[in-house]
Amino acid sequence: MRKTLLIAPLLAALAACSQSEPEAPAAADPAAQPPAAPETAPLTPSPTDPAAAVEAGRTASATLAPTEGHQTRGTLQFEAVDGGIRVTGEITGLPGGSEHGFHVHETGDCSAPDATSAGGHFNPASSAHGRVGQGEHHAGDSDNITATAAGIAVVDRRLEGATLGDGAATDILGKGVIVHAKPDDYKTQPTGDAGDRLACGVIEAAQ
Ligand SMILES: [Cu+2]
Repeated sequence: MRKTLLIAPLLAALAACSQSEPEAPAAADPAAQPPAAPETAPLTPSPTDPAAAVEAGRTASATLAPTEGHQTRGTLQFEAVDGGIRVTGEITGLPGGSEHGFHVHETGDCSAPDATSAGGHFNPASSAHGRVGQGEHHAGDSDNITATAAGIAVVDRRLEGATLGDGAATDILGKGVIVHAKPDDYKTQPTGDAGDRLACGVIEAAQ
């Protein structure tokens, strides 16, 4: 009998507690959540993973293979530099002393015998075709490359408006690179009248 008498007030007290407790957390929740958000907000930008991923993707390469009926081939390196991308490398199998249009194209697909599968110039900003450093141009536009008498072009060119490995619309990873038969005139829309495609490659993250 004593036990039940003691338990009864306990239960009443528990009931009183359980009634008031739900209100307390409920009232505390809205108050607790705002502080929680500022705590997680700095965490989102600060994880170094995205930055590290960008850093890791800051260099890339492409192997250029000849299209049908041509012998042009080479290797290229891409490096993110201040305000753009530096493209270096060497291309062989060109006519001696010739000048050639050289662009990043929108699709990393060199499967067509004439490499038309690589699509048009990489142009995420829907710009007019032009010349790097001289007003409006495609992100994939580059200055022409020039071959020596032996048909070798040592490439050191610059892209502007393109990025490397950041996953943005301007990212050239996975895009194509084309060496054309003729020089780019930097004027004719949208191709620069650079003619056929001698070689094609795909831009891939450096391992
Ligand atoms: Cu092109």
